[in-house]
Amino acid sequence: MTKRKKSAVDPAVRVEELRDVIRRHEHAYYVLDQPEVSDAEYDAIFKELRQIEEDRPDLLTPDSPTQRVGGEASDQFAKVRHRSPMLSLQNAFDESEIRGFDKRVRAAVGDKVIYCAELKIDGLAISLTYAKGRLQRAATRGDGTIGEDVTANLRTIRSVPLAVTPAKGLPDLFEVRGEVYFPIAGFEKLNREMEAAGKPRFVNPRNTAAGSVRQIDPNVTASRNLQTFMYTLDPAGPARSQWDVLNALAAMGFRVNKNRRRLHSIDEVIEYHAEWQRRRHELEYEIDGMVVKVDGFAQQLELGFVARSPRWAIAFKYAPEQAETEVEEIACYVGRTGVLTPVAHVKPVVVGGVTIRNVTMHNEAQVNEKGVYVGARVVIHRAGDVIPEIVSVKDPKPGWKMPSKCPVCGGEVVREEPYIAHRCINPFCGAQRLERLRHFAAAMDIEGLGHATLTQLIDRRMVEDPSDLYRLSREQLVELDGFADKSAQNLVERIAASNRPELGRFVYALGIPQVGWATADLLASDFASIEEVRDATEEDLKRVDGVGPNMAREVRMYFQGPGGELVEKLLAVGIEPRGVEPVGDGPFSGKTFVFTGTLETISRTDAEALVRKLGGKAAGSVSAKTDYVVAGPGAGSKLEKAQKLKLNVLDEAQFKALLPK
Ligand code: 0OX
Repeated sequence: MTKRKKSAVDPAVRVEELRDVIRRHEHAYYVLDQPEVSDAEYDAIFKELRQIEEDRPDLLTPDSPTQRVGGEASDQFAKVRHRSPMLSLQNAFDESEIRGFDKRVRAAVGDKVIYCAELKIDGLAISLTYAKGRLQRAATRGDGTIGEDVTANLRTIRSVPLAVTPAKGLPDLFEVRGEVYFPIAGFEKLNREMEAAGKPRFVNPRNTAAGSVRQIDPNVTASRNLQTFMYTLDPAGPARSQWDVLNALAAMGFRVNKNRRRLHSIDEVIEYHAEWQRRRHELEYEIDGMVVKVDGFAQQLELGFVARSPRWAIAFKYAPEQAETEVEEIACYVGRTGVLTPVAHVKPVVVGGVTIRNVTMHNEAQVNEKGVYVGARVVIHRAGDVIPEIVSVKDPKPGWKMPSKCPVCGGEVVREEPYIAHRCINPFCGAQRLERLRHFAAAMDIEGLGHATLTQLIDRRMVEDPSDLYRLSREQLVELDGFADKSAQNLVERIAASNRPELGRFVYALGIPQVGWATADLLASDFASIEEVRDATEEDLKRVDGVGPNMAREVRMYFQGPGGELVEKLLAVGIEPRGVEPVGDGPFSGKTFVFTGTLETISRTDAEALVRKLGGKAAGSVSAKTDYVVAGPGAGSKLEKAQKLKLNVLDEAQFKALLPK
């Protein structure tokens, strides 16, 4: 209290007080990610400080938190010589190379080695020099000896402390090094804004961070919300290891990555590296590997350097997830429903550890939005199990057109509103036939019916549609390339064994346009048999939860057309899809239930399964045919509809009372 009173009359004291509070909040917010006050409270304190500084310019100091934005803009960056060269790292790309590193280390310093493992941030290296606790200069790495003075810009980064209390034992002048990076979420937001403004996207967070640091106008840097992680302290003061340095940096208020570990063997290093390879997508920043450092300074000294690289550290890399290549051709692939999908054939490149030759795009519109054309230089991204995609095109040009004739059968290609896709409308198109058969075999889980076998079967006119598969004999199959007596017999048996599919699987296997696994399952739980699904009107279909008018029309059209015939043929060859509803009698026979809202003692799926087990039907939507609506808390439109139709509405307890004891 006394302090406050005093500060109210003494602005010189108040500004320092406010700066302290703001620094603490900025540290909590930007470094620790643990804000202590609301944004509004922070803004209020900030405003008060700015006001005093405006009234009393004599109290303004360059390390005041208000001085982050809008510092002196320099139109070119002054060159600065680093106090000591900024080191570069040797790389290890696989396990054998990292074991080689460990061997060299132990040969030099003996077997008692502790490694400090840090994530390798894919950013740009920077150096911050502090004099008497104040940020004096910030520089890029440059060539390692000479960098660029980017002080004005780096001052705008909130996790870069403008003033610090030096750790005990540090001299007046010390230097901190680390990485500046562009957080992924911010990068994606920036790209959305670029797109909205009709401007080209930025390629990746790393380049964009570098560009943001080298802006003429520090306000631009400030608007990018860059982040930092620091890892080097020079001189290190009382620290005896890299681990000590990281802790000392964090204690001084620098942002230090918490994903770090001291490890006692190279096996542990390999394991930790693999863990972050799996988990790298959990991070809000990109990493390109792990930096493995011999922890103890005494051992680091013994190991020394080769040229500009320390012998005591190595970058244990991950496969890059982006690479540049060239489009050689844009081909079109015809799917089972006749939809043409553009595929860019590219000069092979390794991305994410896999060689990429083809990159699929969605449709004509997407090719042109990206501006892909034959000869274009493109950047391909592939992460984890994700399908590769073109993320950017150098010198993009729209204007690519889908062919007007099917590249496989020469049939007419049309675009049917409201769909964006182009479709070959020839029902006898060979590509569609092959893809329908492939889809059927995969959905029915019939192994051994791949592209090569199916192509032969089609070419020899042994198979036209999926029902023909069930008529194939061992004698016919041995005729094909790649088959012997045994393998032919096995395939015949596998096909025969697929003849009692669950209804959902069967519906999916038919390959109805727009109907994926989820919709097929919905249809299977709302209708008791394939005949019911086939005969359902558009109105019946629309009543199924999750089936919209477009899908209802597609399903209806499918069964009215060749789909209806295919079902007949499949039933005729002995396929018996198993409906979800039991045929036998039970206490709920002939009754239809709809569950809505949250049930408290049983999940909705279990309740529905129970109804089916007891002979009843569990439907997804309310209609006049519904016998009971079981409504829990949060029930909405279904309950309203039930009340309108004056149906029997039960709560959970009443439903349970109906169950046999
Ligand atoms: C990083 C990173 C880079 C200091 C001594 C050798 C290299 N990109 O995250 N460099 C270093 O260490 C330097 N550590 C890191 N974590």
